[in-house]
Amino acid sequence: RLADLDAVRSDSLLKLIALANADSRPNKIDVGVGVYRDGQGNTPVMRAVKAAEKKLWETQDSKSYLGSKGDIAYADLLRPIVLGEHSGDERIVGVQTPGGCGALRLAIQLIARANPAARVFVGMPTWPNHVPITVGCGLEIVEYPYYDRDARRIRFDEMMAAIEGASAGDVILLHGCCHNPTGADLDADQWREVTRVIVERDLLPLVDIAYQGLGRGLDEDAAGLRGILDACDEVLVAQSCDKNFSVYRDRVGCLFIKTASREASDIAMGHVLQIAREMWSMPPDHGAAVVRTVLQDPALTADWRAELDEMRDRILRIRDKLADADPRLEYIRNQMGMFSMLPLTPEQVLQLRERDAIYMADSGRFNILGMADDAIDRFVAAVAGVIGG
Ligand code: PLP
Ligand code: TYF
Repeated sequence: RLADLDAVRSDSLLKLIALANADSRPNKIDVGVGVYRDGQGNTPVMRAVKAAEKKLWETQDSKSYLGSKGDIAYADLLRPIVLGEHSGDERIVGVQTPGGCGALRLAIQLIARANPAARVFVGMPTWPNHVPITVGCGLEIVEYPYYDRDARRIRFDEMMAAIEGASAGDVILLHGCCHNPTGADLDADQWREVTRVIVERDLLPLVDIAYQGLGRGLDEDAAGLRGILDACDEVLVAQSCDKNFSVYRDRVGCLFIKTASREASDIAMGHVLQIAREMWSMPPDHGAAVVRTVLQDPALTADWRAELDEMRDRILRIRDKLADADPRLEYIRNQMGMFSMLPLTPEQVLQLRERDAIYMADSGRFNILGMADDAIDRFVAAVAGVIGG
């Protein structure tokens, strides 16, 4: 009976959105969920996105089905942005997906079809949805240490030792940039080392790139991924436009598949489309059509890039501000993207929530952009208050 089902544990981050929304204290600071916010605390629609939506409204004359691949021009236009110099490689095929989540689901389900014995190596901590998606596809997870929150550094030697223990065909899930939840990205040498092990041990890299452009820049943020594409015959890329186009709820992503031949990539794509048909049949159109409309128009593309640069500058400015405010926050300065972690116990996180109306994840992860400009000082003071010393 349906009534016999046990309750599930909800996604802690999505639960936090509801908790923060329900708090009516006027000085509330919501540094929970990972969305961009401007200096006034709003998550605006980007200028180029608004203009593209207007254009679409004026010119779109049908909402008839597009087919299981969704918007083909959209996936093609993303190639130079994501794949860079590999854009013309015909062994790489891409398809529109409902967000980065949809791309991850398809990628891991594809792996489960090709090699049900594959284990997926995931660095800890990671984005809370990686593990359930992998387990949901029936694959075994191998967790390895990635980041030491209290020492504020990547546990690179332990990571290397763990992935050296992977067998041919095992999968290594990597964050392309702006690591969620830690903000701690591999440097160029570390990417090279990881790529070397992937090649030596014949592993399958799955690169999740959901924040491209919000770290150092569009090309800089994809450098690790492109090094992997240089070195490996088989690569999966789960991409999201939801952050870098600020279209979160419209669910805009893309899956790229590389194999050693175009023929094999087309066959893999056939499986992906069949898996998608079993779930959503065809991806939702609006967000991808908007991104396509931006990328087909040079003026809109230039404006999108300019606004993305402004967003990135704001992230860097707040990181500097936090680091300047307290020497214990110095490590935040040189991390990447929207997130960093504070070395807080769950009790301290709860104390901040109840006493100070500051909402962050139980892990101590906080969204750098969560607070309006005029709330930064209060945030630092409250955090300093609970850390003590
Ligand atoms: N991967 C990571 C690391 C993320 O933080 C997110 C966040 O939402 C996603 C994937 C999925 O993005 P989307 O909202 O496009 O599904
Ligand atoms: O990590 C975050 O806050 C964002 C948003 O199931 C998010 O990536 C969180 C949970 C989730 C989907 C998106």
